[in-house]
Amino acid sequence: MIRTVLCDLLGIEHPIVQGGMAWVATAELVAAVSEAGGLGILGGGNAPPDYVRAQVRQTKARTRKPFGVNIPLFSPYVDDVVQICIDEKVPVVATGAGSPGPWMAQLKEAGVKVMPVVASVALAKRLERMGADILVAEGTESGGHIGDVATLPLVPQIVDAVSGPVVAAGGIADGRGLAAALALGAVGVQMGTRFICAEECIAHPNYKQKIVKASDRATIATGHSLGHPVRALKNPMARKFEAMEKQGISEEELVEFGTGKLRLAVEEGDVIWGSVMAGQISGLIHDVLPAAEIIQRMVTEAEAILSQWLPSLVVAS
Ligand code: TUI
Repeated sequence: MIRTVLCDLLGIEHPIVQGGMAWVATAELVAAVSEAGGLGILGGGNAPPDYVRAQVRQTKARTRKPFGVNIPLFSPYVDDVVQICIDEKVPVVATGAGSPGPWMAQLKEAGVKVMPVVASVALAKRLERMGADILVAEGTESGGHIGDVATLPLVPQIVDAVSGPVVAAGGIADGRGLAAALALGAVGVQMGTRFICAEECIAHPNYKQKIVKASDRATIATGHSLGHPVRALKNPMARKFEAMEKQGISEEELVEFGTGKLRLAVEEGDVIWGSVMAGQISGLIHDVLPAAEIIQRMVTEAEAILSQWLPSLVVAS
């Protein structure tokens, strides 16, 4: 067992959080991760409130363990989804792609734990002051919407800048990543890409296989010109988006071209013209496993590193 303050704070057994990926992290995956002793998080994405409510209820029907809902703050439905989380007594709300400041008081008052994803020290400090319970420090290695600092420098800088617990995200998929995150001062890890390749994840088999076959340099970040870079596996869709950006195509046209492409890849398995969002750690993922096995293997590997391999490096001088 590896127990940290994150386990006590969230009421979970292992300090492992599953990233709340839009359209990918549905009740099936979330319940499997939570049942296995991690924290599953539903991906709210920009889905309508009825979809999120239904997903929350399906999750509750599958597990009595704690879980969360992720709300990307560009969603047009943030107000409604926040209210649903409060009404449904969702234990944890994770946010991304912005500052949850305007909703913080409301969530805290209702007893919901707030766990924002941040990509900079400045936002981490600001959100801790506003009352965030846990900060997820997400490096640029991650899939989907990203900041520009890598996990290895970002995590210890955020750990030093705040007094509360920090979870490391981006570029983590096995026990080595968990041990490294703990060494950086994090109290746990959040993983997205590794859990896409969980058996319980509803992502289309084509999506999972594209991750399984990926190499270290298989991803590309596009959308810098929009101010919202997104990392995905290289394919004709990502290449076309990159070319359109270089040509100086208008923001409106780029957004229109990009809209719905994640869902196309996840639900229909179109890994040519869909957006296959995934992190740089894709190259380390070689199989599709049950969520419980992903967690168990990871913990066993991290335990060995922390209790045997690292201590054996320390010699008397
Ligand atoms: O949110 C994410 N990753 C995501 S959301 C998403 S859904 C999507 N669908 C279609 C197209 C594009 C996206 C896919 N991936 N990660 C959390 C995260 N948040 N990463 C970086 C940030 C972030 C960036 C800037 C958080 C705050 C921020 O602050 C700016 C500010 O307001 O200060």
